[in-house]
This record gives sequence, structure tokens and C-alpha cells, in this order.
Amino acid sequence: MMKQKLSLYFVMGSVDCMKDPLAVLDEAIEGGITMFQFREKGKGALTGVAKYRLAEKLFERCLAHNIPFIVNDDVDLALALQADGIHVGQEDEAAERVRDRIGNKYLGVSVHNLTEVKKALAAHADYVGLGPIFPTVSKDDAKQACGLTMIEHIRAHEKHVPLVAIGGITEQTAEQVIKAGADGIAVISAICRAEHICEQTKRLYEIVMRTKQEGDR
Ligand code: TZP
Ligand code: MG
Repeated sequence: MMKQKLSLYFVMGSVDCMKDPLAVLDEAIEGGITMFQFREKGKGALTGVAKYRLAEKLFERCLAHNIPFIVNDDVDLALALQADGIHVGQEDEAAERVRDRIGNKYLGVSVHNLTEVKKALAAHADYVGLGPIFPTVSKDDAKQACGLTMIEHIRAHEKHVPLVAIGGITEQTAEQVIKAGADGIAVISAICRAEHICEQTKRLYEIVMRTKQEGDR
């Protein structure tokens, strides 16, 4: 269930978009994304009411198409909107505390190694986001790329954890990422910076689904 939803996880905020974020999301939904994360971060990011209003509109689109809507970091916003879930990093509010606050909503946790995966599972995370797998242009404070071997390492020790890989993933690398053991790919720029967002999303979707099928997953 969760593993299916993670297949093509689109992460985005207004800063990542080269046109209206609502238009970007509409095209990405049409292309086949299976989950969405509102990540309003970086230079020029919206705050306060403007952030709330954008989140509300993006959420509406997701609701209409049955796409889980996850909020990055901002537990208050996730609760106010009654979003489907929340995603937190290692430097954000502790996963255990977030779990207590959100009840049975989805909880995703960013991880960089096996120790953090085990901690996330102990805090009852529904999935982990591992990355950056490759160098990324979309996160200023990104840690060093961990490579495909970290996916393999985690999968070898935690056979069942729902795991989505993030960071620099493109059409060219999506297949390797799934073969290494990820249940899906999370992308910002591969979709946001595409000239034809819908078509690009369809291509990513097909690669992930075909590769998962070939591996019987
Ligand atoms: N966390 C680790 S890498 C990253 C985040 C949010 C950015 C991913 O963006 P892109 O453009 O898909 O590399
Ligand atoms: Mg964070």
C-alpha cells in the first residue's frame, strides 16, 4: 500500500516552480504522480497566510485525484489542513513527538543511514526518505550524496521498510534506483524543470512501474 504510493513521489514548493505551482501540480497529476509533498522552503519561500493559501489550493487538487498530500516540516499546517501526512528531517521536530501529535496520519522521516532508519521505525514512521542519492540542485543544505550502495545496504538490513529515494534522480537514473531496492523515487527538479511536465512525469512513472514489475514488486 505505502510502497505503491511511494512509486512516484513529487516534492515541490513555489520556489521550485518556473510557472504557477497549481499548473505544475495539475500537469504532474495528469502525468501520474502517486504522492505529493508540499515543501515550501528556500530563498523567497512563502510564509504565513500566503503559504497556507497555496497549501490549501494544492491540497484541493490532490484530494480531487486521490493523491496523498504530505506537508514538509510544518506540523501545525498539516493539522490545520487535515492533510494526509507530514514529512520531517533529522533536524526537525522529533519523529516520536510528531507521531504523538498527528495520530494515524502518514509520517515520513528523512534518513541518511541505517541507524536513522531504525530510529525512524522505532518512532513508527510509515516510510523513510533516503537521500541525497546523487548530487542535487534543489536543497541548499543537502548532505553529501550517499549513492546507490546506501539503498542496497539499507534494503539488505531492513527488508520491508517502505523506502523512497531522493536527490538528483532523473529519467536516466530512476531504473538503477529501483533496482537497488527503493520502492519509489521522490523528485523535485526532474519534474519542475521539465519543459513538458506531463510527458516527463509519464516517462518517470513508466520507468518506475516497469522496473518494479520486473522485480516482482
Ligand atoms: N532532500 C534530499 S535531496 C532533496 C531533498 C528535499 C532535493 C531533491 O530535489 P531534486 O531536484 O530531485 O534533486
Ligand atoms: Mg525538514
